[in-house]
Amino acid sequence: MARVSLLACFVFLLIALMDSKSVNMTFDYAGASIADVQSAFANGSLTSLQLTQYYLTRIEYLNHYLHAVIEANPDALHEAERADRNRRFGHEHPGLLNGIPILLKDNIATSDRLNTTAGSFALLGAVAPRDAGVARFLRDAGVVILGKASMSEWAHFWSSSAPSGWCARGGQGLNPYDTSADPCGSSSGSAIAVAAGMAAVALGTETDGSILCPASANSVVGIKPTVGLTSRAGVIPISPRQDTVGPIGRTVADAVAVLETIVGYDKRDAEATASAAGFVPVGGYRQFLKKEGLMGKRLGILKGFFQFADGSSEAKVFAAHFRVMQEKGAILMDKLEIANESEIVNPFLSGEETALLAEFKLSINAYLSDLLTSPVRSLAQVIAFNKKHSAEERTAEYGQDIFLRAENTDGIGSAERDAIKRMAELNAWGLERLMKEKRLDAVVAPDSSISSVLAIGGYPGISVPAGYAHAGAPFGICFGGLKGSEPVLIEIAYAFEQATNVRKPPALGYVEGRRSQIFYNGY
Ligand SMILES: *[C@@H]1O[C@H](CO)[C@@H](O)[C@H](O)[C@H]1NC(C)=O
Ligand SMILES: *[C@@H]1O[C@H](CO)[C@@H](O)[C@H](O)[C@H]1NC(C)=O
Ligand SMILES: *[C@@H]1O[C@H](CO)[C@@H](O)[C@H](O)[C@H]1NC(C)=O
Ligand SMILES: CC(=O)N[C@H]1CO[C@H](CO)[C@@H](O)[C@@H]1O
Repeated sequence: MARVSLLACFVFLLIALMDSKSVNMTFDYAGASIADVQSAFANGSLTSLQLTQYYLTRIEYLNHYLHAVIEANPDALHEAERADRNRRFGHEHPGLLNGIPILLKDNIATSDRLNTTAGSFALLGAVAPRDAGVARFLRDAGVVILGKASMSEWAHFWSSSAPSGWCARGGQGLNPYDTSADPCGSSSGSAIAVAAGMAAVALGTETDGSILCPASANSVVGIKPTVGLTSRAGVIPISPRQDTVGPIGRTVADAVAVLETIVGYDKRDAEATASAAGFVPVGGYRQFLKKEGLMGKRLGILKGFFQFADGSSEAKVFAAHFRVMQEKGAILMDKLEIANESEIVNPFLSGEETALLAEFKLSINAYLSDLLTSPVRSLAQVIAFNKKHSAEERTAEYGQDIFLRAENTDGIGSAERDAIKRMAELNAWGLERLMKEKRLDAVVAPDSSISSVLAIGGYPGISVPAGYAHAGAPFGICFGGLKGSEPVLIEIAYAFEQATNVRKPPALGYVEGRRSQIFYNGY
């Protein structure tokens, strides 16, 4: 991989943007929050059309290199014009997202000209019967759907040897901070694109780590909501017990603006969204963006996950963050351990693997049979497709062991019921008991290390940029809690972000005359 240190990011931008007359050259696109963009819309210094053109241009120039986007929406500029028209005529949608360009992970269906394929050629040309529940909520709020973000193919639930961030349709997504570092997945494209300024915000999905890990690895904010808080209808599934849809943004405030828009009851995911609907606070989530949000919070530091060598940059960075949290009034409960921690984080021991395999087969078959048209209608047909197209899908190289094991299952039988029961016990004895006994507001761990703790319980977590390792690869900090604890997690995450202000955009250079090649310029 060529690693050439070149011009600074803004130079690239100026050159890139000269092509486009409809872009306001002086607006601070890279630094503006969604709230800044809305005030620029309101005072007439920026239009949604300009903003959308800016992101489409940025995708055009950067995507050859970063592979974060599979398809740009051919109707994005029309959607932007519509948002601008609605604003001019006072028909504006309430809320912060009117006219904001957003990328959706390629497993979130839209009923438009975009394909929804989980990165696989097997689903190219399939037609979804309708927008996914979350996509409909976003459209109702007046967003511009910018396109589909790349991802680890099939959310990394097909081959255990396929690399994270790779899919047949999108290629290998790259970490914009350090191309040799793992971008992590499976919401790789969503995180890379937001990190590199190719979209204002993006949606990702998580079954176990797929929002928290790429957010951490690409120095952006990811919110993994309580299972059921956001509808999974129209989302290419793994497990109704664990799947959740959540936002990725440059800041906590931007991610929260999206969260607020996508939560709530959806009749097509009725059971889960009805049972979580009571968690949605009156007045939404933005009220919890409090600078003093760490004051009085009891934070459990999970020592088993902070295994860094003394003197490493991670050890120093986290020690400094703990001091800042205390200065801001948090009460740190150090050296805590979740009961049966090593069992919980091992999907082969906890029962997670057993349950997911069977749940996946049931739910992917249901998803595929609900499509209006599709080249594949069942997991068995996807497996056959992969065999037939082993070059494009790289099945000769990576195999498809997870698919084969899933296909071998036969519904929820006694092994699966036992596994699900075991996970319920692990949740009750584990995070539930620890949080109650120590009266915690949140647990704290580095990067996405506690994703399985949160996954098997359906619990929420927020990843916030925490630092950069020696070679420049970012790492995050994760705040997790019990179901419905998003308000308190947002208070903590926002106050932490405001106090530490860790995120810096990746340094991307531009080679004049060779527009398709954007070189990484170390951080
Ligand atoms: C409009 O709002 C933007 C964003 O807040 C600000 O940067 C700009 O200065 C404002 N322009 C005018 C003319 O008020
Ligand atoms: C572009 O944006 C800047 C900063 O927000 C604003 O002052 C200026 O008026 C805008 N220019 C146009 C042509 O809208
Ligand atoms: C969706 O896939 C079809 C191929 O089936 C392709 O022709 C079309 O351009 C794709 N849509 C977009 C927006 O790229
Ligand atoms: C530390 C702890 O609580 N360990 C528990 C792990 O799970 C077993 C049952 O499999 C319990 O007996 C232990 O107490």
